[in-house]
Amino acid sequence: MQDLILTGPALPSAMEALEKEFRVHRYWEATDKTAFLKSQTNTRFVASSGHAKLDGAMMDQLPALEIISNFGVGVDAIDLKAARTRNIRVTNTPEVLNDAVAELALALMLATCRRIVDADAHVRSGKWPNGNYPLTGELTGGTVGILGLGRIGKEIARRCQAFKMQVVYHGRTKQRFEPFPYYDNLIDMARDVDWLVAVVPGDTGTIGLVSREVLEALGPTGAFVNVGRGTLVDEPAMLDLLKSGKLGAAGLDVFAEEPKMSPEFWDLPNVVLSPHQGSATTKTRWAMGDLFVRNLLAHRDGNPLITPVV
Ligand code: NAP
Ligand code: 8YV
Repeated sequence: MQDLILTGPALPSAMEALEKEFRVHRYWEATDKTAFLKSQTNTRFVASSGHAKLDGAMMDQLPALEIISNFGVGVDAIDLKAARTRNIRVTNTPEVLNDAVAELALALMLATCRRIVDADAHVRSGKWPNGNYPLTGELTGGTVGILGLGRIGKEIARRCQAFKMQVVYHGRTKQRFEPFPYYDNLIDMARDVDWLVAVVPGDTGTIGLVSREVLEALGPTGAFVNVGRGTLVDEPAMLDLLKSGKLGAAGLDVFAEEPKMSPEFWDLPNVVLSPHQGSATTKTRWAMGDLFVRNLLAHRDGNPLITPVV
């Protein structure tokens, strides 16, 4: 049996599959990480639970490392350049989570627009007999700008169309075969839409992409939904604008330093908060775990990787 380092806890189904095929070493449980890595100089396989940082320094401590299989499509925790220069392959879990993440994006849009969380609190706190909940907006007829019309972005677009919304998008490139109007400038798009939904990767190129200027362009009647990564938005600016009403509302699944965030978010009735659960359904997490393990087995058995990144 081959040795494998698992960086964080895995689902029971993935754990069972890993333990059947590999001698699994639990990195997150090691009290002395340096000693742990020193004991793994012959280890060729790393299974990343998705959030643990895997940088060049760590890769250097594992000279036999050949592959990192990431649980999740976003590989922002892994230094891909460092992996490439060391001939380390990297895989992820794309496609199988598209529907679940798109569903959560729409759930956040609906909850934010119809104030579902705040209205629920209104009922539970016994306020209803004293007066109806204030009127809300609706998705129907609105325009949504998708920042990142990729695999998940396209699923969000389809669902928005089912809600009778107009869809436009921004990315680095115009996609020839997509029917939606393209904006080459994010601020221009933000100015023209009611909803800005972000689903770009959290790599270095996207840090702070949704800047104060973008959020100001979205404005007091606009809403921002983030199911990409917390790092892509200027979080302090967003908080400031939400507090002052210069940004209408937000539905947030991801945060720059999650699970930490400013407690000031908790008091805002125009914000719906979600603990990074875009892909967190039983069905989708099972499929992700399956792909996560199959990539490792493909490499071990000398077969082509199923979903390679590097
Ligand atoms: P994808 O298919 O690669 O799509 C990414 C999109 O982002 C592409 O359309 C790309 O278009 C655009 N993009 C990339 N860099 C950009 C930049 N600098 N400026 C503007 N647009 C940029 O990826 P995906 O599978 O849809 O996943 C997207 C991300 O969603 C993941 O990387 C992850 O961070 C996040 N995610 C979150 C959850 C959750 O639980 N909340 C779950 C899964 C994924 P261009 O190349 O044309 O720019
Ligand atoms: C996961 C995600 O929650 O796939 C991604 O990029 O953000 C989510 O599906 C995470 O990566 C697993 O820990």
